Amino acid sequence: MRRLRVAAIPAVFVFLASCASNAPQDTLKPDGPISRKIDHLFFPVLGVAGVVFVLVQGLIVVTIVKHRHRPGRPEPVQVHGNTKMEIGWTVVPALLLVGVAFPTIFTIFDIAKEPTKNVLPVDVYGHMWWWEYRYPTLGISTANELHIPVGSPIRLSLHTIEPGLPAAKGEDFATGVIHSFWVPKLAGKQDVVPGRTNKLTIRASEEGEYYGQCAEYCNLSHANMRLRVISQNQPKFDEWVAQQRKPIETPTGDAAAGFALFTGKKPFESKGQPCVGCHTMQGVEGASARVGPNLTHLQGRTTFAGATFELNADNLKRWLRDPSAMKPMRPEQGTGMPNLHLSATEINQLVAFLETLK
Ligand code: HEC
Ligand SMILES: [Cu+2]
Repeated sequence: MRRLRVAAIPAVFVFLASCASNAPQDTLKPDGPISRKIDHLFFPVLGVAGVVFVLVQGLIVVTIVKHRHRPGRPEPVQVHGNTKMEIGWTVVPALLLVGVAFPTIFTIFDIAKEPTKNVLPVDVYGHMWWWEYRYPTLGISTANELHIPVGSPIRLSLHTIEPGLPAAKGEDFATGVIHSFWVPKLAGKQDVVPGRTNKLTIRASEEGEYYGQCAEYCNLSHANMRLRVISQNQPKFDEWVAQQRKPIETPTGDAAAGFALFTGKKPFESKGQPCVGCHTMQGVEGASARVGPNLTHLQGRTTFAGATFELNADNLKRWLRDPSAMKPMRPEQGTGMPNLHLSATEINQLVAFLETLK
């Protein structure tokens, strides 16, 4: 009994956790037409499964109680093989499964259909351990926080990038590890598989911020590979796009010193490699590397490093002091940002520069 009670405690907590009212990743509260279709399939199927569960378990309990052993009671009649019953419990479940299969298959094809009107294509790249988004029709790229216009279907092409190699190999995304792109309130999960391009349509019916995360274990910092989808009305989205297209403005003061460090014009005291070796900076010649996120409009994001940390000066300083202390990564194996052993002055100048990246 005691063991049972101890075992029940975690079960109670798990149950209570499912009652959270502010759960941002709740599949049962869909916020778009696609996730709603999945929801509309889930509840009837759950209903059918529930009825079957109660019937079967009920029969078992009734049988156990009714035919339990009692002193003096003879063994009950042993039945083996009853053609009518055998046919019954084969045909009824088969019919139930067919009944469930129809709406399931219909929904699968329905949500996989390529949208035709007002489509915005986005290429999604699953890096270890952050998301890169490239908008081929708009000529912009960003990381972790995906901006979308509300109402429009967004057609995502999902690719993976081999750890450490994207800068060297450009568009070669044939190798890498499996991730899974999942924004529970907007769509189902879709695996991001090396060597092929999977498609997923997401669509938000309201303006807002939606949380998601990588849903396929992808090694060390899988849990820190989160993402956000920010759905905006068309004017706000267009404004965001226009901002993303701009090159950086020439910085002054401390920020200018940080800019020089960033581009490698001024070498680090520690001889660390300059930031442009891994990060894109629009408006800086040759700074188009994709090992790390495009930093041109860093301050246009609210989070960084796989949407894990709030974007502010203190956190950025902490990041530059030792990235792996904040988010476990293995830069020596080509995944993640290395510790560049920067001095306090260098860090202050770099963060002053990063703060100008609107
Ligand atoms: C060897 C490659 C490499 C170098 C050099 C490098 N970084 Fe990074 N950086 C990365 C990678 C990879 C990430 C993504 C880490 C993650 O989120 O998993 C990253 C992430 C970042 C982020 C967070 C961006 C976001 O939106 O999530 C900032 C800010 C940043 N780096 C700044 C710098 C600065 C400043 C320098 C130069 C002092 C620098 N990096 C040098 C590889 C590098
Ligand atoms: Cu992943």
